[in-house]
Amino acid sequence: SAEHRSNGSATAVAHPNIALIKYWGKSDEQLVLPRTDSLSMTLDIFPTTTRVRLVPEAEHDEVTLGGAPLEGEARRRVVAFLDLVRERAGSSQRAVVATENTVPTGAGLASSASGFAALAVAASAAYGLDSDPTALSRLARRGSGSASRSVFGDFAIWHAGRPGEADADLSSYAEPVTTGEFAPALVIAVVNAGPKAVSSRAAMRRTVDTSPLYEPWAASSKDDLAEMREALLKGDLDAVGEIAERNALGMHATMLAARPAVRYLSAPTLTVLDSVLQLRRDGVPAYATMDAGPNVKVLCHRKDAERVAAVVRGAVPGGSVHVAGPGPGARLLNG
Ligand code: 2P0
Repeated sequence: SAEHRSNGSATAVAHPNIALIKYWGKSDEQLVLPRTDSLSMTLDIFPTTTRVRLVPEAEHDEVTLGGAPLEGEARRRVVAFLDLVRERAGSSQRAVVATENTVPTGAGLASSASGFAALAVAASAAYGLDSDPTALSRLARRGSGSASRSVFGDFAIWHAGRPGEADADLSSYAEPVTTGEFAPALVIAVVNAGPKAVSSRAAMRRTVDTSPLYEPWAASSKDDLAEMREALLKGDLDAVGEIAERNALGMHATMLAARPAVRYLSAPTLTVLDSVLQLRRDGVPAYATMDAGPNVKVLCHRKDAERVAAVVRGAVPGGSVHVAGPGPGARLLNG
């Protein structure tokens, strides 16, 4: 429509987010609807920058990451996402999509959240789609579920929506969460490990299909979310941390009980978890969360971040440690 006219080229930046209440399991694979609501903090480090430029004469999309052509499944997901955008925009124009990630190489930190949030914002602008944040969040979700949350800064909740209903696609999106005075640090311990053996997409499917612990975790995650919202409103770091830690450990328990088991936690992961326990014994509030990989994110007060980072660094000499705070939502760089 005229009010969403495109200029054919746009650049967007988005940051990754770390879930305090996890997304693990889909109710609709095609629409990327989650089984449960999830809640996250968007980071102020590791931005992804994506430029989308329409090329009227091109026959294929050109998709690069860090200057190198994307191939295989990674490329297929981006092209499928562009096909969805084109369908909605009534366009057949191909695009050049160039993405730069700042995540440390080989870190195993999911960049699909920042990646598809940046792509949703840039592609919507380039093709002239709705730029309302809710619409962008729904769209980003189609690329990768967790990307729906990176459209927003600080803390965001992603609603599971109404799978199977006529408005299913419209019903699932993220939105900002109200908190009290609350700006914690997240100390990110990137432990040494090879590439993950199972993609999170395949791993969550196997967990839902085979793990006897999945349904109990999903049910308890509902309670965790309600308690988490209370804790965030109070700005109560200990409560936020305790709830986040048990929700994450429960999620990993569902995977460990899958058949065959999915195990992302490695020996260095457990070493970091031990150091988090030791910090707590020493009177430093610190709580751990882990995603689809061996890395550990430690929630703590900002004033304790350097001490926590030093302890974690000592625990995994071969790793790298980064300190993050709450960061901004996805945005266009060039209007
Ligand atoms: C999360 N993770 O809430 C959870 C916790 C990993 C563990 O979202 O299949 O890359 O593209 O929707 O979003 C990773 O899964 O999966 C993830 P898809 P996604 O952050």
